Amino acid sequence: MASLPGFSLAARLRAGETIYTGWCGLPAPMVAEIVAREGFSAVTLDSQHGMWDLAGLAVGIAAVRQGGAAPIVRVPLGDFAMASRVLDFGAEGIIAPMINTAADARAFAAAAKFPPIGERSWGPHRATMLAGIANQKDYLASANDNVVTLAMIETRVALANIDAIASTPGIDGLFLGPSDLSIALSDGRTLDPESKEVETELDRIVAAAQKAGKIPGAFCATAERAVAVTKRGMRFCAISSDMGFLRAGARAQLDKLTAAT
Ligand code: 3PY
Ligand code: MG
Repeated sequence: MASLPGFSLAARLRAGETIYTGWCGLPAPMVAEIVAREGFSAVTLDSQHGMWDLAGLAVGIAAVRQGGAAPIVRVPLGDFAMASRVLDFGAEGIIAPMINTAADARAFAAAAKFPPIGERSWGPHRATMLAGIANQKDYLASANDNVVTLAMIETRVALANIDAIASTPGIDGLFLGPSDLSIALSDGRTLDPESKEVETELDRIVAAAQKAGKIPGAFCATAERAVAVTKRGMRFCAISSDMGFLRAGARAQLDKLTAAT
């Protein structure tokens, strides 16, 4: 599979690397760039629960690239049109929430991949500009291999359909949403992203992805959790969030003040 100039995420995953992505919900391109510059290989801009709008994403994607990381966007629920648009803006990966059925997976892949896999519409003018791709035909020739689609598994229905989702052409990986899955598996009784039930399903998600030759991934609250799940086969881990980083930094300084005064 050919790589694409300026695109690193898919090639690194293909090479067997485990990818750790920062996660940004604050709609501030400079914050995303700072997270990138700290050394994450990817930074995900969250427009499902985060506050990014489309105009912000166009600037945020460029800022993440400027910071040396691969930009990924989590699109809002069912918003596959936005998947296509942010790929046009230069995203290297798309995370789509609540992919529950093979039909959901096909609709997601259709928006993100060009024919013959999908029916993504042509228009990556900003993507090629940012990546320095002079001939747009080069983007067409290898975009399908170099934009990464991750289908979120976070409901009971998704678990029931996991093999069909994983084997859908154009779906490159499964991404566990442990908070929603814990709510689903407890029938709304609890929010516990590391519950016994989630832990069991985590191993099933890894196995289903591996069986289909796809990338298994998970959202992780901490680096410690990311290390633990990579030992169980996860190869794409989101870690904490910009708000988490800010709060932890502020808290650490305040704790030092409290201890010294
Ligand atoms: C979940 O844990 O449900 C997520 O969507 C992570 O962002
Ligand atoms: Mg979720």
